[in-house]
Amino acid sequence: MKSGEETVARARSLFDVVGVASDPSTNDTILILGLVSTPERDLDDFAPAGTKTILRGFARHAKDKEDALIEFIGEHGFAAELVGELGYPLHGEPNLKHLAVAAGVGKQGKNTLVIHPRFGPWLRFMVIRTDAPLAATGPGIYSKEENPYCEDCQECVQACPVGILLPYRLVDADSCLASISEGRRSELAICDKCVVVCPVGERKAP
Ligand code: B12
Ligand code: SF4
Ligand code: SF4
Repeated sequence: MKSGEETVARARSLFDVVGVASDPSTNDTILILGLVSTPERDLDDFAPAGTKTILRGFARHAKDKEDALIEFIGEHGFAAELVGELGYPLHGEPNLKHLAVAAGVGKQGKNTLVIHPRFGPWLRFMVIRTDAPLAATGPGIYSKEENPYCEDCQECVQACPVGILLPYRLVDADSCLASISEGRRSELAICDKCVVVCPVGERKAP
């Protein structure tokens, strides 16, 4: 168990937020790692489709930390691998918002994102699958009833320029101006209005 605690401590020295959960579809132990996206560390920087990786921000600001953690776990005799490119499963599985909430990292907000008490909606997540003996950090509850932040607020719903946000629900993902799906759009139009207006956390609108 000691190596499990050391792994989590090492992860906490590298990332802003660390959680441990079980992937419900595979039962694998998953380390869920969160970094705050800021103007200096812009994880929301996506390259145009067709570029080697569209995850330009993750390649610049997360890769070294991920490599360091995987190396550390390997040195302790356990397997560890990134899930998806740079730990970001672009095709949707596993669902990082569900895992983050299951690991107790935050609550789902009306903008559907995971809201953290200190970092608001600015955490960007990546995941490592491992056989290291890690204790789950949850439970968290993926339920609006349990979310204290959104009770008297509608900012994100009102700010969406294409009107596709209902409380806790994105009704038309194809119309989201933050669409990052390769091939669906030739240009990436980053919007993020439902993030920028959120009053929760330290980082306010730039
Ligand atoms: C595909 C995707 C998108 C698509 C579609 C999003 C969607 N909601 O469907 C598009 C391109 C539109 C998008 C946009 C954005 N995304 Co995005 N996206 C993803 C990705 C790759 C998969 C998500 C997915 O498949 N969703 C499918 C839907 C169906 O799942 P869901 O939204 O969780 O909904 C489930 C539940 O909420 C529930 N549910 C939904 N509605 C309702 C309603 C009721 C009544 C009930 C009971 C249940 C319920 O059922 C659903 C099925 O399980 C994840 C990474 C990952 N692998 O998880 C990042 C991810 C979710 N995105 C992220 C971000 C930051 C964004 C953007 C801000 C853009 C950006 N800067 O990157 C915008 C925000 C838009 C918004 N308000 O959600 C972050 C979220 C971080 C956080 N703090 O929560 C993630 C985790 C990426 C990361 N590496 O950090 N995204
Ligand atoms: S990113 Fe923009 S378009 Fe997409 S849901 Fe948020 S406010 Fe709406
Ligand atoms: S803007 Fe308001 S309603 Fe939307 S997620 Fe943030 S606190 Fe919740």
